[in-house]
Parts: sequence; structure tokens; C-alpha cells
Amino acid sequence: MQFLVNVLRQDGVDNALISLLQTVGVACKEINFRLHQGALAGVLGSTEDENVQGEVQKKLDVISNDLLKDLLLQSGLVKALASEEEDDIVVGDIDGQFLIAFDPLDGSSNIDINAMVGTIFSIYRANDSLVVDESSFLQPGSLQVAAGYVVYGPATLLVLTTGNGVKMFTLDQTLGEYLLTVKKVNIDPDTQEFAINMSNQRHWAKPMQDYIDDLLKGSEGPRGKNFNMRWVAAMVADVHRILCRGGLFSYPWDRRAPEKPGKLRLMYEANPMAMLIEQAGGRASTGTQRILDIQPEQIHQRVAVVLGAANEVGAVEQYYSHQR
Ligand code: AFP
Repeated sequence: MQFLVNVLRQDGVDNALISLLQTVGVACKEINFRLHQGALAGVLGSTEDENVQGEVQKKLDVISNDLLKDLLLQSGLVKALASEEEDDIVVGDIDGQFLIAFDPLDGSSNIDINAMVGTIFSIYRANDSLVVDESSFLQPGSLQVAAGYVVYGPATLLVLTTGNGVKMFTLDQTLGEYLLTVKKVNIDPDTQEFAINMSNQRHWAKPMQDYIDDLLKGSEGPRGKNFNMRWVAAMVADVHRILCRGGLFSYPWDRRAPEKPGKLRLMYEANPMAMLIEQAGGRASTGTQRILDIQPEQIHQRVAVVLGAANEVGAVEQYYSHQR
């Protein structure tokens, strides 16, 4: 049995980062407990409030956010945090060594139907300046020192990279420990499975419409093979499937809100998932640019996402490049 802390030590991860990851793990164990209590704990349903993105907050969005925030701020390791559920950054300990951004409960519309949800996090090393503000977070995803998620499904898993491949840990609910269950994740460069919300097809840009049209033509079309489709409506679960058995995931730009480059958030969703996908041998792009190279302009910014099997992401980029 290999415990999270021992695996991280063997990988040469420094003690401060190990402590921070353990703190995230503890908060997620508590989120896991609340989720599994469901209606018994009165945690299902929505609050009266909207978050800064204009989305109605579920009770568990708020509970998960508060659990993470409180534990991280108490740890003394965090100089500041940014959350999808907070309007502004929250300043922690000025001597804290890290900045952390998170989506406390991704896919929260799945809560009320008892389907998969997850917590996604992205960690940067803080500099030793005495000033910390939103601009401290505006770093490209390539500078993340760790990224991961906890997915709450039939089993609860912590999926993590510290820049040395991707590992999966399963929460042993009896021991209360995350135990290593997958040592190294590899995504096949080819796939015959895609994940996209097809109901939006008429709103997408032409290259994405053409790409999906060609997939749907199957073995009689230009791709010469049949494709299967899956959509969980929680990025964390769709990305988890890709890390387990391959595939392509996209939430592309859509003309209904042309001012927004996409639905998903760069700092809380796209960057951490892009680091995991690249560390597992896949690729993550907007269709025209590597996600991890994007220079963020604000913490809540959104981005178009195409990620997963390297050759399939390359195929999508070809459709975009022919359009130009
Ligand atoms: P919520 O956390 O608000 O439910 O949103 C989840 C999400 O941002 C992402 O995890 C999904 O991939 C995507 O939205 C699902 O969007 P659709 O509503 O278009 O299915």
C-alpha cells in the first residue's frame, strides 16, 4: 500500500508542497463525506445567490468552497487563493509559499441527480513580494507546480501531477487515506470517442461544426472510422474518462456570447486539466493555441477547450488552420 505522502516524497516533492496537497486532500475528504450524506444532511438544492459568473450557486458549491478556503487559509502555506465561487482573490499568509486556484465543485448541476462531480485545483509558487493581488495569479498555466482533481463517483479518486507524470490515488474510506492505484497514466494518441455538448452545434464556429460533422459520418466519411460519444456535463468526469480510456473533450467557442471565448474557466478548469492531460501524453488547445501558453488577463476569464488524444487535438487544429 502506498500512501499519498510517501509517493510524493519518493518523487522528490518538497515538504511544503506535500503539506499543501495533504491539506487539499483533507478538505476533499470532508466534501466527499458531505456529498455522500446527500439529502440526509440537507445539502442538496440551490442557494438564493449567484456567483461572480452569474450562475446560481448550489448549497454544496458554497459548502465546498468554504471548507477548502478555511483549511487552506489556516495552513499558513497559502499566500492567496482564487476560487470560481469568490468574486476576488482571498489573501492568506503573506509568508505563504503558494498561490492556489480552484473550482470547489465542478459539475454541480449533477449533484441533485446523484451523478459525478469533482474538485479541481491549480497550484503556483508565490514570489516573496509583500504585495499580493489579482495580478499575482496572472501567470500562464505552464508555470503551475502541481495540478489535479478529486472526482467523487462510485469511488473517490485524487488524480495528481507535480510535473512528473500523472498518478491516481483512491480514497480508502475506512483508513481515510488516499492510496496509489495507478502509477502512470498514458493517453493513447488516437481515439474513436469524443465528448461535446452536441445540442450547441448550430452555435459553434464553422471549423468545429465541420470537424464534428466529419466524425458523425463515421467509416463512410473522411475520417474513415466510426466514433462513439459521451457527455457527463461535468468536465472533471469527462476528463477523468479520457485519462482512464482515452478520447477527446471539447467545450468550444459559441456565437451566443461572442464576447466570451468559451464556457470553461482558464484558471480553475482549463489550466489544471491541460497540465494533467499533457503530463499524460495528450494535448490541450483552444483550437488555435496551446492552453498552457495563454497569458491570463483576469482570474475569472473563460477559454475554448479542446483536449485529450494528441492526434485528435491535432486534427481539430487542422480544421481551424484551414479556416484562416
Ligand atoms: P457547473 O459546475 O455549473 O454544473 O458547470 C459545469 C461545466 O462548467 C463543466 O464542468 C461541464 O463540462 C460543462 O459545464 C457542462 O456544460 P453543459 O451545461 O453545456 O452540459
